[in-house]
Amino acid sequence: MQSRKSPLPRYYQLKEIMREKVTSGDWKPGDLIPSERELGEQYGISRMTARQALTELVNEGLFYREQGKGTFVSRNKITQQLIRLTGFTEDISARGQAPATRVLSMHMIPATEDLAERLRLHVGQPIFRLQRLRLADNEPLAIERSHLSFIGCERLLDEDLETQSLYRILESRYGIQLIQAEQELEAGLTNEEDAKLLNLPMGSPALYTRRTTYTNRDLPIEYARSVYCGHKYTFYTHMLRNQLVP
Ligand code: 16G
Repeated sequence: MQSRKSPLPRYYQLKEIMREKVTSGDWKPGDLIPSERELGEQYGISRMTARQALTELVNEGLFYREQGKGTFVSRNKITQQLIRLTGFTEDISARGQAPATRVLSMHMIPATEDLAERLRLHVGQPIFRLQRLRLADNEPLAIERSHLSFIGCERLLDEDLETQSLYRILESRYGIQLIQAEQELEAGLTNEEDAKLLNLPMGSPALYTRRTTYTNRDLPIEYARSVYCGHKYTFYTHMLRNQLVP
């Protein structure tokens, strides 16, 4: 470690050393960081101090942890733009990555009060519910829990949603035009189930989104609740200020 006499706390000094290793390119995105024990031995500090430095850099998003594997340098984040209405497959393909899907479950369910309100239905009306794990280049990025309602939506049960995009199926096979959507974002921590699916320790930072998508007749067609890995995503929007009339 630099100096015992330095007024800076030791965990802070280690943090800056590690940050420098990333900035200089010594440690690259996806690289495994030495363990707490190794850092402790290398810099003559306690494991606790090493852990504190690692935890802070995880919280800052520079590093991320994988359950049972260790701590890694984060990759450049995926930016989901919130300007045009696009789906996961389009977003990931546009980055030159390979999108993939694991269907976790799909079935028809009766609309609960919340879903009925979101999709403008009566409580109890049938809804198609789809849970998918979404991946890019084989890395899990998000879990999407979609709810759809339109006449004949039960036919979606026969679609191959592992290899095909939902938005594409809706538009090309069912002639449903997707026109607009509203989306809410919220910070949170992963619960046990989501953490496991996303390959993260429980309680990792995540972005929770709720999106309602509308058809050309201004009818809600899909209501999706999704959870995105916090360290892999940035959401981007662009705003114009109203011109004040003098
Ligand atoms: C996006 C949507 C999701 C939709 C999916 C379709 C959010 C925030 N966004 O991820 O509602 O089902 O795209 O993607 O949940 P696909 O066309 O690749 O199936």
